Amino acid sequence: MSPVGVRVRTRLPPVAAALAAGLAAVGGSYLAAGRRPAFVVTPVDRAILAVSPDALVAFAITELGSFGHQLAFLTAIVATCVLLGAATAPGMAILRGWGPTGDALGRRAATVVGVLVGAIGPGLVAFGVTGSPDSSAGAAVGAGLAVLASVVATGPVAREGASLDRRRVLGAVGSAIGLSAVGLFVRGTGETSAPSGLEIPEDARPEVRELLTAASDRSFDVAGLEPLVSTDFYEVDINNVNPDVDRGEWTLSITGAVEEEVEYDVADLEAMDLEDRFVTLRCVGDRLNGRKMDTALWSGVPVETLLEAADPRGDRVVLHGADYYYNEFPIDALWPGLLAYRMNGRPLPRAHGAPVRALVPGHWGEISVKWLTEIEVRDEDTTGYWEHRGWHGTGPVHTVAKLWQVNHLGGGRVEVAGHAYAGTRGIEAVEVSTDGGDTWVDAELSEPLPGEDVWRQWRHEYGAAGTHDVIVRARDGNGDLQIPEKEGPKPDGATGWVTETVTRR
Ligand SMILES: Nc1nc2c(c(=O)[nH]1)N[C@H]1C(S)=C(S)[C@@H](COP(=O)(O)O)O[C@H]1N2
Ligand SMILES: [Mo]
Repeated sequence: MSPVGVRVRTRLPPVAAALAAGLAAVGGSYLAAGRRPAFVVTPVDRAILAVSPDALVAFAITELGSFGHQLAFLTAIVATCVLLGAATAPGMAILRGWGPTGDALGRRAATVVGVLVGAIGPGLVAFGVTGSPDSSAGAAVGAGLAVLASVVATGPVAREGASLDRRRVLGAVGSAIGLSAVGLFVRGTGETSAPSGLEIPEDARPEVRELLTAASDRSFDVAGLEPLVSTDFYEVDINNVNPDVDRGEWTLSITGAVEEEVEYDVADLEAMDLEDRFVTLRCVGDRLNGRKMDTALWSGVPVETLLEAADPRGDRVVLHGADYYYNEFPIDALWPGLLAYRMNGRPLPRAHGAPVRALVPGHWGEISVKWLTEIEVRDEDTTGYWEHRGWHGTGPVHTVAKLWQVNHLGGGRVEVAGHAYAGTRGIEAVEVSTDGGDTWVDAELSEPLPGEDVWRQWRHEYGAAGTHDVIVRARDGNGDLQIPEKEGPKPDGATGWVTETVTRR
């Protein structure tokens, strides 16, 4: 007598019960581990990413953006439910196939053994893929509860012809969803976001307090406009779950074409002089008027200090991250960089590369490698992660003026404002046209923050008539105008001038 075929009327219910147990196992693991590498979905997500064609990965990340990430993660969650659900099969088989003719005691024993085996299966699989006892225990408990729930609904095992009826399946599905919901409730949906730029931490160093205060004083008082230090710093990652690097175990090595290979740990960096810098980052995938551009006050050690010790003999570098991300560019761009381990007066958040990330002045964000583990010096060039996928984002940023805020002040007065950034060239002027490009005036600019590589705010107020196009364009520190030709972000970064249609209110 086959455990699945004989007593069950359709094949669907056992599959559904197993899937429910798989979902509960995922929920239990999430409850125990959160959105961390130990979460059982993480390695499955990585594996799916590894076997997916490069073109598909690039499309998902760049064209679909965060939606692509969510879609990919959902796929990984479903795959993990199937995997862990399948792992309950031995337990389910025991529950259905054992003791149909036996007495009450035998059935009770079968129930206990079946539930235990049903729990251990997903627990073992979870341990196999994550190596985390907590996460696996969570998965086992979740699966066990769901299996139990699928039994409880109809009493002991294997009643003739009623092995898995709707109620049992519904019970299991219900408890699985419940457990996953508890996991989400307790753990939250995402990762801890960047600390708010507006709140200056009490225990920040006086220098940091002073700089953050200056940034808030110099920010325009424009309703709805992000201040000079971003309150919500954008995040771009190749993976759905970020690495969780242990500060105590982290090391950074400088390898390859160097006179002397060197290695540093967090304590080494902390013993060096700390430098505070306002730095703006912008992703090459940012749309022309998009929001993947932000500024923070970063504290860390100048790259120079570490590079000098290694005495490089090549003119290219590859920076490697703990997530196996890597990017390649000329070493000259790295020399003036910063290895940051604090952000806005707090330890660098995990989402932004804890414990240590690189910040490469004036270049697209992609070479500012997070969770940095290795600086590899080379004497010939190679391609980095994104170049390999068709992007050209390892060079200096384009000049851009964003139009992020339109405020109607009453009486036909309109205030337009935004941020402008040109990397290390700096922003000299932002010009605004309120008649579709016929005439241009200089916008008001925020007082510059100290730093070589930081944005400025601009604002302009005027009396509006009817419906009209507002266009903005920035001029960099060399006097060069923002590129007028419209192009999308791929492969070189978006160009053109931001235009918004405004109607007098
Ligand atoms: N290790 C690692 N570093 C990385 C990335 C990544 O996925 N992994 N993304 C890069 C990209 S494309 C950008 S735009 C910036 C974004 O930094 P943020 O997430 O702190 O805003 O980090 C860069 N550094
Ligand atoms: Mo990026």
